[in-house]
Amino acid sequence: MDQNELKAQVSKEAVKYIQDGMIVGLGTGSTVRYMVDALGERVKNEGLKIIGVTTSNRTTKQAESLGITIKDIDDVDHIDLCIDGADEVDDDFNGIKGGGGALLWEKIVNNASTKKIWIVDQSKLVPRIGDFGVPVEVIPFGSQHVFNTFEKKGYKPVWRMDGDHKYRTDENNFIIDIHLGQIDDPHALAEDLIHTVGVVEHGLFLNRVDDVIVGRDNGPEVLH
Ligand code: ABF
Repeated sequence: MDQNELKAQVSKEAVKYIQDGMIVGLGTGSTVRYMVDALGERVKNEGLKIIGVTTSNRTTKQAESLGITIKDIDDVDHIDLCIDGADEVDDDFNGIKGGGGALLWEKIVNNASTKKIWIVDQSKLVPRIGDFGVPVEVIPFGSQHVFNTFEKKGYKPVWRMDGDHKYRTDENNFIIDIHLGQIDDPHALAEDLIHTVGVVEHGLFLNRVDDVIVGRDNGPEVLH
């Protein structure tokens, strides 16, 4: 199976977890795009009644176009289940997210969710995270100083670009991708990043997932 078939496969498996009446966190990324399509099919064909809370404007647009009811996260008191993608997942369920630029809203929705599921194709599974750069969301004011600090620390920072301009997140912040290679102590790095003045959030998702559904040629594999 090619990567898109694997994404579609895990997406179909994930929507089986969604039950009538649930408040569901809807992630961001190309795999989640398949999942939202599959969810839209269930809403249309089965009359499934759910409320979606999204992690990006683009997921909101897609979900609403499919007739999925969307509410703002501050208009619900909890989220039953969050289904999201990931850029890398290691054997300890440490993940890197944010390749799609939505890490801040993703982590906020993740934090408010009772059950968290990631849907990935098998290329995302790694023995140790870090080869995929860690996205760091920073407010624009003083962001060059944050960049310089990362450079001095040897984090090999790169501005996330959108054409000739710095990429802007849905919160209108910048993203600096840092490249440390395989990370020996993700928790220590997470602590360092979140305590760097000007940093809003980072893409290290540690102890933040319950099940990872992996696309396989012989069928989806659910890792707990
Ligand atoms: C999202 O899923 C992002 O955090 C991450 O970048 C993306 C993975 O994207 P894809 O499914 O397109 O590989 O949650």
